[in-house]
Amino acid sequence: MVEWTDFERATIQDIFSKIDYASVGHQALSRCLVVYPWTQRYFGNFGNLYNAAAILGNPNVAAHGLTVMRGLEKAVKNMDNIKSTYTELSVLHSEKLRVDPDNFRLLADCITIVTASTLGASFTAEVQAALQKFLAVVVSALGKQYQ
Ligand code: ZNH
Repeated sequence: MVEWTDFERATIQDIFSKIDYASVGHQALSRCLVVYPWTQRYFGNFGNLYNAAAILGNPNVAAHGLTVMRGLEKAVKNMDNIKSTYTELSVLHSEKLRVDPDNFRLLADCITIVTASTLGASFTAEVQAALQKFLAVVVSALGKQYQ
């Protein structure tokens, strides 16, 4: 089981209470699709992803960014059981969506970058470390059901 310090717990709760899920999710998923264009292949039914402006203006991307953040919220609320919390979601990504699990880390990094730019000076190195640790646990849990 993952051990969390009081600081890490408090920091994760604090970050997710401060950020706007819709905005961070939208920006992070948009960035992921622009910076790592191969991730677009999983969103063939999302319509126009032709360039960065189209991606940012695509309402399906915005909606799915919010879905991802709501998925993350489940981990925030279950920090001691992230693996079991994500069993179903991991099965979905591996068996139905067939998302290459390497991509989870790429989206997680985009979430870190957007959170950093949203929180500004309060995003200290210690806060970054807590967020990166949390997202690494999420990424590992999402990859758990892959054989
Ligand atoms: Zn994912 C879906 C989460 C990553 C792709 N996702 C999904 C959902 C959720 C999630 C919650 C919904 C489910 C249901 O419906 O049940 N993801 C998530 C998270 C993460 C992710 C948390 C990390 C962080 N994904 C991802 C990636 C990708 C994806 C990276 C690729 C690249 N997803 C996806 C898809 C889907 C999903 C494709 C489906 C969509 C639709 O709508 O169709």
